[in-house]
Amino acid sequence: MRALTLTTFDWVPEMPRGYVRDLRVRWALEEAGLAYRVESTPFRDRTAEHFAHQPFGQAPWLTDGDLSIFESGAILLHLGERHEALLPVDPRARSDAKAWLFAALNSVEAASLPWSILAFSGESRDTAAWKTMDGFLKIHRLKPLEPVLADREWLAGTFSIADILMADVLRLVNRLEGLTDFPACRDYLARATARPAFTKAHADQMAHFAAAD
Ligand SMILES: N[C@@H](CCC(=O)N[C@@H](CS)C(=O)NCC(=O)O)C(=O)O
Repeated sequence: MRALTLTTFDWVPEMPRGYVRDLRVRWALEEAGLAYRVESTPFRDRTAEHFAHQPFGQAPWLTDGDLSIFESGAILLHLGERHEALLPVDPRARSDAKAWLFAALNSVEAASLPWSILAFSGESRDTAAWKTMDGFLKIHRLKPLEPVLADREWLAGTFSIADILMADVLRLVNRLEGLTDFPACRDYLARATARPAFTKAHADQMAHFAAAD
């Protein structure tokens, strides 16, 4: 068995704690029961070695033996290939899980990330920019997602990496009160975050950053 090492920042400010994307990787590793180590890279002075692993100087990345993987979606796909608790074996369900993984990142997070940046910036809710971003997220992404999540427990039948990514994307939307009109999204998020693997991953991330204070 090759050694898995997850690298994240040594420290981050209070606000993003609990939401740093290493949580997605921790969550997947905990779901699969895979052994791993966590290493730190400086948040303030990003090294050349950091950029060699993650070209944008971001976190996280994962090493698996002599492979180094960046982008949380790519890392989760890699782990999914290693463990069927993360990616179903049935070809149709496996294909659905991959499609929903990309939907979480490329359709929902692509809308929720600029929305959250505007929300954190304190932009007035009366501006055209806010109304455009808010409408794009809610009308074109959350509204169609709502009946999907009302109709099924998990996106691809059984719990998978697609749910880790979709739930983690929705967590930030929920933190900024964007799920108020979407009860099925909220219920799905509650189901996902009630899983022991999420609880452990979240607690471990909080402890990791608290240890650096
Ligand atoms: N698309 C990347 C995004 C990674 C990302 O945004 N990481 C944040 C932490 S959650 C980060 O490194 N922020 C610091 C920065 O961008 O300088 C992924 O999913 O891995």
